Formats: sequence, C-alpha cells, structure tokens
Amino acid sequence: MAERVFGVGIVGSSQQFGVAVMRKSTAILSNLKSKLPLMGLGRWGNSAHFHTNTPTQFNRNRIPHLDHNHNQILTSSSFVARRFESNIAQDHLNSTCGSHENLNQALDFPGGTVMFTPELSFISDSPEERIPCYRVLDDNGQPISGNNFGQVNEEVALKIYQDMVTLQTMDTLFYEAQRQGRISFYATTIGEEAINIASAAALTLNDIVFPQYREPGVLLWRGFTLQEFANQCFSNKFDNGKGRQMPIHYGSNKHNYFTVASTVATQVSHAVGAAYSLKMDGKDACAVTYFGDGGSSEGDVHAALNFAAVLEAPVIFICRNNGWAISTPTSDQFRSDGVVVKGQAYGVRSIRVDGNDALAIYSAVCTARQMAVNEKRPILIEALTYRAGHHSTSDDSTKYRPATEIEWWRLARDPVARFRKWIESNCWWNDKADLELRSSIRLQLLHAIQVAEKVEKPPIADIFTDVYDTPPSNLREQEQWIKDSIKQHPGEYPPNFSV
Ligand SMILES: Cc1ncc(C[n+]2csc(CCOP(=O)(O)OP(=O)(O)O)c2C)c(N)n1
Ligand SMILES: [Mg+2]
Repeated sequence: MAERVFGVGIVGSSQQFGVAVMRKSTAILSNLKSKLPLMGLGRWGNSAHFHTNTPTQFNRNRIPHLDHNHNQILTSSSFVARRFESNIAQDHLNSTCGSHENLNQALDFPGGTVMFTPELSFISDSPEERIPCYRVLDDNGQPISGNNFGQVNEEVALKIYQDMVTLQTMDTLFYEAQRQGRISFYATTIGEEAINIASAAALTLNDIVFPQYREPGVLLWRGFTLQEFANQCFSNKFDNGKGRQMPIHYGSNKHNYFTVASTVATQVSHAVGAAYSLKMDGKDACAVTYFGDGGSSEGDVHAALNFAAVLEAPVIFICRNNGWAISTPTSDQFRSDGVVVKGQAYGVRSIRVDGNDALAIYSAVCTARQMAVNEKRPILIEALTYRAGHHSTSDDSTKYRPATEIEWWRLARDPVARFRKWIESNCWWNDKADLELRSSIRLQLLHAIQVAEKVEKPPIADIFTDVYDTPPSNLREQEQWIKDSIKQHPGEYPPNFSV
C-alpha cells in the first residue's frame, strides 16, 4: 500500500504509472473535496496553504474550478501539475528516485534514506547481546588491558578519593543523627560515591547541575562545606532553603547546583531548558542532570531526551541505574536493555559505564562534556551501580531484597575501596594517610553537626516568603494561625523557634 502511494512520485515514468497516478489523484481529490468545508477550507484561496509554500504565486497563476456550492476545487490534472510546480521538489525526486528500481529499494524520508525490504520482519524486542559496559579498573582496582581512559593526575585522584571518603562519613554520621531523632530524615549515597564524585571531577564549575537527591557528592566536590550540609539537614537559619525542605534537599546558587526537588525526574527537563539557554548565550558550559532508573520511568525523562535531541542542547544526562526505585526492581520498571538504549531511540549519543569505577566515570564524563559543549549535543550516560543502602531512613530494604545481595555489593564492589587500591598501587596513598583522613573528617563533621544543632531555626515568617510578591490573604491567614498555635502550645515546638 505504502509503495503505491509513494509511486505517485514517479511522474511520467511509464504510461501505466501515469494512469495509476491519475486514478489515485482523482480519488484523493474527491476525498479532499468532501473534507474542505470541514477543514475550514471551503475557498480554494485558503486551501493553497495546504499544499504549497508559495500561496500567492499559486493564486495568481491558477484559475480554480467551482463546484455546485461555489467551493473551489482542483481537477486531477491541476493537482498533479501542482505537485511539481516547484523545481526543487522535482529535482529532488529525480535525484533520489531516478528509476523504478531505486524507488523499490530506498525511500528518501525526513531523517535520511530508508531502505525498503521484502522481508516482513519486526525489530527484536531484545538484542542478542546487551550493550557492553565501559570500565577502566577491574574489581581489584587494577587497570584492565586495552583500557582507554583520560589521565588523572595525583592531585585530582587524591581529591576524588578524599571526597568519596567524606561522603561515606557524612552518610554514617547523618544517618546516625536521624536514628537518634536529631534530624527528621536522611538518604545515603552508599555504593554510588564514584558516580557522585568522579562525575563532578570531570565537569567545570560553570556547568549547571540539576540533581535528583542522591548526588550530594557533586556539591561536596564543588566546595559546599560540611557546615553547610549540616545546616541544611538541621533546617537551621543558615540553611540556603530557609528550613523549608526536608534534609538532603540541598541547593546552592554559588555552586551552580539547583535545589533538589523530591518530585522524581522533574529536574531533567529543567536541565534541557538550561542547556538550550547556555547554547543561545554562547556559553562554554553545559547542563548536567542526574536521575535514577526510577526517574527514567517518568515521562519527563523521555520528553527531555527528545527535546534535547531536537534542540541540540548541550546537556549530559547521567542515569544512576542502581537496580531499585525504592522497592521496585528494574525488572518491574522496563524490559529494555536498561536505560542506555533509550538514548539511541531519541537520537542521543549514549554510553553505558561501570558506575562503581571512578576512573571509568571520570573518563566517560570528561569525553561527554567535550562532545556536549563543542558539538552542541546531548549525551546520555547510564552508570550501572547498586543502591547499597536503604532507599531512605523511611525504608527497610531487607524486606524486599536479600541481605546477602546488599552485602555482596557493599564488600565486593565497593567503589571507594576499588579506587583506593588504584591510588595505592601508584604509591599516592597508604594506610597511615587513610587513618588520618578518616579520623579528621569524622571530627570535622561531628563539630559541624554540633554547631548546626545549636543554631536557631529560621523565623516562621520565612515559610511564607519567596513565592508571592504580596502574599495572598489565605497565606496571611495561615501565617497568623501558625503563630497563634505556637503561642498556645509552646511545648510542642522546639525552644529555639522564633515566631
Ligand atoms: C513524581 C514522583 N513519584 C513518586 C515519588 C516517590 N518516590 C520517591 S523516590 C522514588 C524512587 C526513585 O527511584 P530512582 O529514580 O531509581 O532513584 P534512587 O532512589 O534509586 O536513587 C519514588 C518512587 C516521587 N517522589 N515523585
Ligand atoms: Mg534507582
């Protein structure tokens, strides 16, 4: 059927074809004629827009026929003639469909030539082989043979390691603080330290980050201090978000790090918009967005990938495929070969990387950044990893996955230990330095927590600011209501709470 329709394109190739064309055109025309009034195209002058880019020229040259309702219609011959009124189209057809044989082999279609095939064959739902996963270091921290990676000097390598250890320490101490009831909530990044820190190391500070919630390491790399992390988790008056968000919803203008929003994946389309604006402003920077495998199941990610491809926006999509979206395993989320294959479907260059290999992540993100910024194009990175902690302090993951599985990832595939082996084999690190680092970070963080805990909470009025220029009456009422409530029930609120 499709071939016959496209056969209309071969004008004058043979008499038989010519007759078929006329029949087809007449059929199309009578069909069109009946629809013209419905389409608001009762007058031929309007319908010119339907077919040609040069309506005025068409109207000048052609005297339309009128039907019995005085609607203007085309005859089949005028229709066929019109199709080739533009020489460009005719030349194009001549060059691409010079003969019947060619027409049967290929279709010049928006996006490129499509080959015809006599085989009635569907694209397979699953490829025979899964997309391979790029890695540099083996599980023992040694470079695998034939590896191809961006060189990391000692200074950068040590900062990567030290920041990964800091992130681990933050997770341990903030998690304990939550268990002790000192903060309301926490989510660890255990097992995903390499994705956090090594990806951040590969970016410049001008690149704008749109995080999910399991990437505090990017902010740490950029210089957000332990005190600033603690202030946010304790919702005190020095928190950038003025205590209006749950713990771990960090954000910092200074560090080009958009504030975390719990609504999964909303940040992904924001990143595309920001990337497009960077491109329009001619900036030497890209946008980088992080999301989980669960995030990739949201429509936002699909719309964002498509927009990024079409707009040729310099944005890096980093998907942390950690196997779980709270208690939902990836097998209940998608049947594709993970997330990486979705990039190609949208026309986005993509790579799959071992997310527990800091050097692989660093190399992949460095290369992705160069391509995104220099070639103005989006890149998708799927980092394979494992959420080695519970989803958050509201979750007990042993209820839905075996403890042995968690243990295996924690011990055998720990990204921090693996990277440590590599820096040790370069003689850049040793046990003594490690002990000193861990105890120093622990002390600094304990101090930051103690300070943050003592700082008073932001004033209640801050809940109601920064959205409206002039707060509407319902918000003013709510503000009064909460102030009255605090006065009536002071015991229910923290003592250092300013009304
Ligand atoms: C739009 C939306 N739907 C559902 C939730 C509840 N929710 C919070 S986190 C999460 C799982 C996200 O999983 P993933 O993206 O894989 O990130 P991970 O926690 O594994 O790092 C869900 C479903 C939400 N916050 N927002
Ligand atoms: Mg996940």
